[in-house]
Amino acid sequence: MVRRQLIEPTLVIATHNKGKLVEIDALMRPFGIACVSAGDKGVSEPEETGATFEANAELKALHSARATGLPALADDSGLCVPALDGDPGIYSARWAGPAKDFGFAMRKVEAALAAKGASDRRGFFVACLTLAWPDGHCETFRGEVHGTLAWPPRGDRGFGYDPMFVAEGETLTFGEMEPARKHAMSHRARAFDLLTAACLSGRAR
Ligand code: ITT
Repeated sequence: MVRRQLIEPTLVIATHNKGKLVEIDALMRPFGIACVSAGDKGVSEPEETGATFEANAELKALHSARATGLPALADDSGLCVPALDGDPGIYSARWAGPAKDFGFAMRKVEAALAAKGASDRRGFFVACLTLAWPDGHCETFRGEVHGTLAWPPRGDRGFGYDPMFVAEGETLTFGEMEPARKHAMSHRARAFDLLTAACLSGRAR
C-alpha cells in the first residue's frame, strides 16, 4: 500500500487533551515538524460519534484539517478491559464525567470489576492515530500495550488511567514511570512508530 508522506512543515495536533498533546509533541519533535494544537488554532472539539477508535481518530483529524487547511494528527485512545467486555474502551474519556475526574473513572472500573466478581484483571490501552489532509485523505495506525490493572492507583505522572495500569513485564504503573520509559512502550508510541515508518520515512529523526 502506498502511504501519503507528510511533507508539510506544520502539523495541527487535533486534541484538546493536554496529556496527549505533551506526549505527541515529544514524539514529533525529532522530526523537525512544528506542532500547533487545535485549541490554539481555535478549532472546536467535534462530537465523537464513531463506533471504533479508528472512526473517531479519523473524524477528529479531518475536522481539524478541514478547519485549518493544514494536515492534522488526531489520537483516539482508551483503556479496554476484557472482563468488562472491552469497557470503558471508546468511552474512556466519558467515564470520567464532565469534570474529567480520572480518580472517579478508575474507581468506576474497579467497582465494575468487583460487581462482576472478576478475577481477570487484564487490561490494554489502544491508540489510533490518524493523519488527515484538508482534501480528505487519511492515514490511520493502531498501537496497543497490554498489562494488568492495579488497585489502588499509584503515581501521579502521566494522565488518565495511567496510575492503575501496569504493562506486561513491568512493576511500576504508567503513573509511576519516567515519562521517557512510558513513551518507549506505550500504545501511542507503537502507533506512532507505524506512522513514522509509513508517512515520515523521508524526514530525519
Ligand atoms: P481528544 O479527543 O481531544 O484528543 P480526549 O481526552 O477526549 O481528548 P479520547 O476521546 O481519545 O480523548 O479519550 C481517551 C481517554 O482514554 C483519555 O481521556 C484518557 O483518559 C484515556 N487514555 C488514553 N491514552 C491514555 C494514556 O496514555 N494513559 C492514560 N489514559 C489514557
